[in-house]
Amino acid sequence: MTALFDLTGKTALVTGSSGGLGLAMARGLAEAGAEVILHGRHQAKLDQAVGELRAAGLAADSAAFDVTSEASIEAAFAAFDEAQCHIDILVNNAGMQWRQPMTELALEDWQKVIDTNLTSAFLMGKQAARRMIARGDGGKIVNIGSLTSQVARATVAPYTAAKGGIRLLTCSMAAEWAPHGIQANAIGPGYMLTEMTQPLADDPEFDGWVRKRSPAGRWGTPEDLAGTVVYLASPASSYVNGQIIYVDGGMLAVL
Ligand code: GCO
Repeated sequence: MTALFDLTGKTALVTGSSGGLGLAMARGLAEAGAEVILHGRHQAKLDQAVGELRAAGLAADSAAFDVTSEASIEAAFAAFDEAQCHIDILVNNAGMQWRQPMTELALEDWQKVIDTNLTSAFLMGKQAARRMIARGDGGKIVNIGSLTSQVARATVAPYTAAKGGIRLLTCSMAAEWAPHGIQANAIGPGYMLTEMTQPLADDPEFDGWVRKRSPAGRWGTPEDLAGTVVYLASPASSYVNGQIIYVDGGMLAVL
């Protein structure tokens, strides 16, 4: 590994990382040298994921809290402060899906998706950036968007609105925090095989559409994100700010 991509001595917090894309990204960051803090809501699931990473010789710990609650986030950061744990790299990955036509969609369900996928990134970024700014040695924020940061698909309006929001929230973070040596960028994963997309992959018609529609001819795997998250968390991207990189097998590039 070259020094450009070396994360030795850095601490990375990845929200929503007891499984799926979050855990694969955390593993990638840990393999690049970072100490990772896995995050989720269920301690038992987190313990298992931490165990997996440690068994592979990687430095991992965990924190359970609710990213939709500002009080819960504040308490988590207060505990990091107490333990003298400085977050150098924040990956805002926690998210959820809710598929329903808009004419049927309840405000409550819209709000839950917006809170989980978009407001959480603002609240987490706020706490992380305050501390990065106070310490004065910069930092990295990677927000997880989607193909729906750019284009829509019927039945997932709140997710699409939240992921579109992630794209410009990332620009706002860059605008306000770049002067402090913080780079905020986003990743837009394409159709990746995870628990969240399993219902889509199980539908032969949708599965066929993804394979035909993607120049790569396949679904992505969580591991496909590792290289991009390491790049955006490392000195290799020190003059890259406010960008979104789509990791989608070429899907957005073609009609
Ligand atoms: C779904 C959505 C999402 C996005 C994905 C691709 O129904 O779950 O379509 O999976 O399309 O984030 O970027």
